[in-house]
Amino acid sequence: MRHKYSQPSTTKFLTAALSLLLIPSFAPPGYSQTKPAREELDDQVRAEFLHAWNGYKKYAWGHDDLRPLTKTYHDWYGQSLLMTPVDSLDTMIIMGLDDEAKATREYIAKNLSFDKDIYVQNFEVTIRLLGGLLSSYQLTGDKRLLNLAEDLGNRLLPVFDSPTGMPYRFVNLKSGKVRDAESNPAETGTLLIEFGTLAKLTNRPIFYDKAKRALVETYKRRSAIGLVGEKINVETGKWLASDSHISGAIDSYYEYLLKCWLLFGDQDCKRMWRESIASINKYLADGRVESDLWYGHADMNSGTRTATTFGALDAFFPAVLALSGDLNRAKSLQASSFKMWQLNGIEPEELNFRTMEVTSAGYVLRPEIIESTYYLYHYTRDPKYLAMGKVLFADFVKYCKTDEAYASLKSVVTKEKSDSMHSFVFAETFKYFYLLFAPPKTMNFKQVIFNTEAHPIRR
Ligand code: DMJ
Repeated sequence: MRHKYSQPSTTKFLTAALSLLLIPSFAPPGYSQTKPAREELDDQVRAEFLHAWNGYKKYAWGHDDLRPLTKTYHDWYGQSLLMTPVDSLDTMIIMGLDDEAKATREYIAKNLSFDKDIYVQNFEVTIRLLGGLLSSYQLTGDKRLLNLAEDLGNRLLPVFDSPTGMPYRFVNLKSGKVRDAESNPAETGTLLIEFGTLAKLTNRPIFYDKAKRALVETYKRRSAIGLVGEKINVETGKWLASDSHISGAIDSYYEYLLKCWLLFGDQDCKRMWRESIASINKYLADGRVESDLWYGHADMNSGTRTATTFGALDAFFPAVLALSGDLNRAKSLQASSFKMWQLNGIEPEELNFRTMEVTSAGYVLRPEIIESTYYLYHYTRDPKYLAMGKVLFADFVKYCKTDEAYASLKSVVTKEKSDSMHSFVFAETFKYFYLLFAPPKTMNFKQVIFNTEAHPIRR
């Protein structure tokens, strides 16, 4: 069995629950013809994951991130919060890397402490650390991970104490003091999967209620045509920037409206998602549903097109469309994302889809296009998405691999590397590659919702 699960001390309930998420690898009907090639790819993804992980362990162990070119480390806030280990743990479990997973879990349980006098960014810490701890808790039944998650949740709660209920961006983990009232929908509205799950697992509804209110308060401030802007003051509730799009600063707000309906059966989220997607498709979609579909920028009040740009972050949207049942738009937009990738053999942070000129040339090892390929393959079983994944993976290895890890690119045009390897390469990029090529039953897709950092949460 490739996805052997090393049994920790856990209750019968959790063992049964775990079996819903991870299913031992076996060939489902109709799979045998393609099995060898795909298994080989799977093994390659696992080997590349280990290549990057070993680089992290050798030069940055115990710190947040590896700097892959200088072979030094980087701690986001001066002291480590174990970003990379926590973000990576569930991927190791899913890949069946049992020994690595066990050692990493022990290290986290014994060394991670949130009792630190540092201001942290609520959004990033929630999606990476809270999401990672909760997912790994559900996969292992290790109560120490849930205790860490609850401690973190308690320390983050003061962010919601603004006049509107939308969170401040930063909070001091020790004092509970908050700062930075100028935020955006992604940061005010990408919290409910994690806080809601924490509420369910600890029986403390306060976590659900605070994050839900933040989401609803963001939605309530949509314009008359149903769009949100990209900058908002959480104290006054006033918009500070009216540009609307599905890109960074807004993206996962929409993702969580849909996913929180599906994860929690929350009917408010269902209504908010349905109303939002209608406006997105009316004002942000560009081109025809059948072909050359892109999503651009528009003014949130008038709906007037403000930019015809799309980028690596926007490439998450085919996955969201597919999850919502809109396969036509999902397929069409995925074709556009792949066109963007193929322009330079790897995707840029942003391009102008009318002129096909690159407007922001970096690539920071982002996972979104791979995530969408995985979703589309899951829903269609069309082998073209496996072929697409194969191209993405070959290019990714070719341009981003270093002697001892992986590195971002300064420019997808020149392919010059830069000295960073974000933890999401382990949480998301390698995980989605692996799941794309793995036997379909490796992940019980219907039983989980992935948070925006690809941490699977059990439905
Ligand atoms: C991740 O932290 C998350 O996927 C987030 O939603 C967007 N940015 C990165 C990956 O690109």
